[in-house]
Amino acid sequence: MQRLRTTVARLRPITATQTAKSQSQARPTAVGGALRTFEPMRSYTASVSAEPFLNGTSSNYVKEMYYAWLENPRSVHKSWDIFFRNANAGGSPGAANQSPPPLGGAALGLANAQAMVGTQPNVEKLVEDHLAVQSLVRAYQVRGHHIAKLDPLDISVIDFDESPVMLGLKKVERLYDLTAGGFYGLDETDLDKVFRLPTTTFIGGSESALPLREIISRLEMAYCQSIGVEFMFINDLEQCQWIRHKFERPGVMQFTLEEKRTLLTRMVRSTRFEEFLQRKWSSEKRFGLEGCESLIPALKTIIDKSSMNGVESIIMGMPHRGRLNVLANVIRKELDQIFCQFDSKLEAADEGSGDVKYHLGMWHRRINRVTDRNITLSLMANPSHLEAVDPVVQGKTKAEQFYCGDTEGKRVMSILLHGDAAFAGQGVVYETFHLSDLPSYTTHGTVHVVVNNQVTHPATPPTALSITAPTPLEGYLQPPTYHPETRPSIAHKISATVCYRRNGHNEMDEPMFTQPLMYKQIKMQKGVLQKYYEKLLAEGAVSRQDYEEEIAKYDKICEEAHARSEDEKILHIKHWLDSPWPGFFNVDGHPKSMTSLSTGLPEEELVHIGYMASSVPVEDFTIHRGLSRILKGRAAMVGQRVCDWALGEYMAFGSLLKEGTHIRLSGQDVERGTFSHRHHVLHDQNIDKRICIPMNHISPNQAPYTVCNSSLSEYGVLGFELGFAMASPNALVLWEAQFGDFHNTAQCIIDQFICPGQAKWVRQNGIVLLLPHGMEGMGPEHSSARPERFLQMCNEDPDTYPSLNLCVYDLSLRQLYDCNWIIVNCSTPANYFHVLRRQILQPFRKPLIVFTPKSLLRHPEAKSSFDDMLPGTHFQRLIPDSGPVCEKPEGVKRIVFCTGKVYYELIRERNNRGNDDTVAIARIEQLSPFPFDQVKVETDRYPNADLVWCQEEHKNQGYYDYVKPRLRTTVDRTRPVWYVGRGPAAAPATGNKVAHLVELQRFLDTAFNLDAFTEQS
Ligand SMILES: Cc1ncc(C[n+]2csc(CCOP(=O)(O)OP(=O)(O)O)c2C)c(N)n1
Repeated sequence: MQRLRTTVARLRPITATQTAKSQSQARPTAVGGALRTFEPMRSYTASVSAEPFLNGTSSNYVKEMYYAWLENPRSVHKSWDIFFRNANAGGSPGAANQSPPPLGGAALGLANAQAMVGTQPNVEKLVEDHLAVQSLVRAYQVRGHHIAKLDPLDISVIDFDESPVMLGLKKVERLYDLTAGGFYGLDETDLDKVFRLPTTTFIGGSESALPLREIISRLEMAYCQSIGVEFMFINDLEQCQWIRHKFERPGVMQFTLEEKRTLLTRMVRSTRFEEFLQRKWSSEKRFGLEGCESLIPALKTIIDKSSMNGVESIIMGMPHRGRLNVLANVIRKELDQIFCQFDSKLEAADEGSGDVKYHLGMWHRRINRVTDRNITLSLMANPSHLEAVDPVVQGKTKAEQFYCGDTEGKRVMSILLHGDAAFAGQGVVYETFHLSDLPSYTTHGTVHVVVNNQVTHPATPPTALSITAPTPLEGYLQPPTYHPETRPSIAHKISATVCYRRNGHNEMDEPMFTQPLMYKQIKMQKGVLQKYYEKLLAEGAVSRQDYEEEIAKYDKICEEAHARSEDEKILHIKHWLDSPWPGFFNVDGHPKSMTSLSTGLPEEELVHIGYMASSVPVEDFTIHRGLSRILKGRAAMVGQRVCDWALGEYMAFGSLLKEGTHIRLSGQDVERGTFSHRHHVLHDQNIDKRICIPMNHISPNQAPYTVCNSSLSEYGVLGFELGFAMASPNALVLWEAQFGDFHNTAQCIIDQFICPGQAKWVRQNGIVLLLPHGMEGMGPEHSSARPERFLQMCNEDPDTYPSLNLCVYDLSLRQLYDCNWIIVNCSTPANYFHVLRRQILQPFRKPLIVFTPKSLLRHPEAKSSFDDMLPGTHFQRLIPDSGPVCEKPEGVKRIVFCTGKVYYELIRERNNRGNDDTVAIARIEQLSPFPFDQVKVETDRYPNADLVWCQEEHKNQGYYDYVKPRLRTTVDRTRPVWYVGRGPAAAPATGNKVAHLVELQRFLDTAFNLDAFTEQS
């Protein structure tokens, strides 16, 4: 405090070297001719009694004055000039402050300077008054939005006046009303005095001082009309200044005649579109925009400005409200295509089950009329689940930026629209925002438009929102927020449009049940188009004839499109595709061929990638000793022509990169691997933050490899990666859960997008989910990736054996093409290698769910020979028993089918018991699509064997319910299928290690007890 108070007294000339050191604190000046610099060097302290105006809050103001004086001594009041000159000349504290001589009228270039100080100026009062003005300006900037006229209904249910934070502002209101009390000592007698404006405001335009009355009036214009700006929580001064400049400059809200007419035209389209739909389909749900029609001109203005600034592609996500209007009037989807969606008689032409019209997406490239430049607009298809699309939009935006080399987000950007309740309540909004500053996830800024219609479903705000601001994230996340009333505005980060909803939640809903008073008020509201037209008419900006012609023109467009839509015989969902992949499919949207490419690799390539995985490809890079041992181990494996899990993955990634496929692996701790097995990013032990990614040194012309530790989020990050994978079919995008069970916090992305995405939106996606899974005595969590959930959602019929005869193509490929996702649990590194490569080499894209191992990562037997990865080898959907059972299959008493890690428990037990000629063990590596044909080969091979399904998971979990009917279908229900595994349970695993081992031994005993099922059969 004391230091602050004496800041000015301590300002002294310094030498050139000192200047360099203290540049951040000092400013240059031309006082006295030569350029000099001052810094707060003198260490004596002046008491406040010696310079009483230098109290804590005054010091900012004094600094302002001082800097202004440095730049131009005549720009400050004479009293300041004398003070600074004395202080500069070394005058003692207290002596520096001398009464100034009487002022001449023109001395400061301020018309009312005389009035400011009077004939006997009181410097203390003068400083206090200026400080008060500074505080006043700040009060408007900080709190002005609370008294802005945001609610078009004027019934705002949130009582801001009750809020303690409003106390300062109430004073402002009182001052403005010229009532008693004043503001920091200012009162109505000061209204005509002229005050110098602080540098933190732009209300002066070219003037540096204004009468108090004018200051208040301009602040009211900037902050308290129908646009409120909330931004003063931002820590970045430059950003604050940018916003102040945008909103405060005099005349900034004045539009040119052309702009006004464009706004009117856009309002006409927005309003008449809804009216047209209402006339034609009054009983259809469309989640109309009535009450917030200004959203359309607002969005169009954002797009125009973005295009002007070089943006070529905009990716949008939005909820149901006003979606059709956005499609029609922002994205410019053909109107007849929209109207077709209302025709309940039309049959769908495409494969898949489709979706309701207000969920469909769209992709459109067009010329922006304002800028005459090409712009691509896409609206992502989304489910009902509000805000779920946010991370998906961000991921797709990031991918497009990545593929076009847009490292600053100048060419590709995203716009997200939100309902106010969903924006406030859905955690995925936070998860998405939280990605925005992480290097591998940032899209360099998003425009958020919040439609605040003051209701949420049937609920009113007091029951649905526990916050007083519609955009509660802003304080934490630091984006500025604009709260425009229903009128067009340009938003740069979060724009919250406070409006109303003319109808119920949808057009079938009766809002008066729950919001009687609000809806009485709404019924009395004149539409915003009408209001705006009347305003422009009064100004003479448009004539009635212009207006009526504009309306007639748009109505005609709608009618003609409607007539065309009636000629349509069929609905094409593929016309609503939001992410086309030009060149990947043939013109009909089908795969270009239906043949599988070989996934094997030549030996020398395996060796080359293997050595890259074992080395540090940069000079003078010191890695951790433990890691050196791991890399040496890898090199040894390459020498022995074998792979463990990590090396198998390396081979798959390295070869795909070499072939030109971009790979992106994202998730918590993926760079090292949760189980410390991967180590794709090496860290120099001597130089902080120096890293090396050997995978990017495989080959000179390889595609880039992105491996990125994500934030601690599943919903947001999985959504993001799904969006990333949407942008191109030529990338392998993988998301790894830290443990497989954590995927359930991203359940919405799995249930709503990944599983049914193609069926709903004819959109393929090749995302890969790596889900560590296995019962290893680690407790109920960290054990199960819940395979039962994924298997339950497969679209395959368990009761129908796929017909080979009808198949023109390879059965397995056809099955893959027809399924909604592929689910595998590989037991060997080679199979994992093949399935990753197949994901890219197959001629279409499907999501791939991989249950990945934990203990198998280091299991000495879970290794693969290079022989299993050479040309001609491929992914094995089923791995049959190749041991002694093959010699005399008729003598085999039991065939145990299993998947994943339990195979190693089974062979250990079988070896211990020595019955490897009577019990065969077959591994089903691909669970979905189910390898019916290969299972049949096995069941036919062992005609006298019991059929057993063995799993380590509990009976009501794992694979049993999925596999059993399929095994039965395979044998045409002629043989029973027995279960071996843990009994049913509520939790996925026991928390007790002993119980875990007892359970394991118990079911292994059953698996090899050939009498176990005799009594039951
Ligand atoms: C995740 C999720 N929960 C619940 C719903 C059901 N729902 C549909 S609209 C709606 C109200 C949304 O309110 P708001 O975000 O203010 O948008 P508005 O409908 O008022 O435009 C609700 C709760 C949903 N669609 N998604």
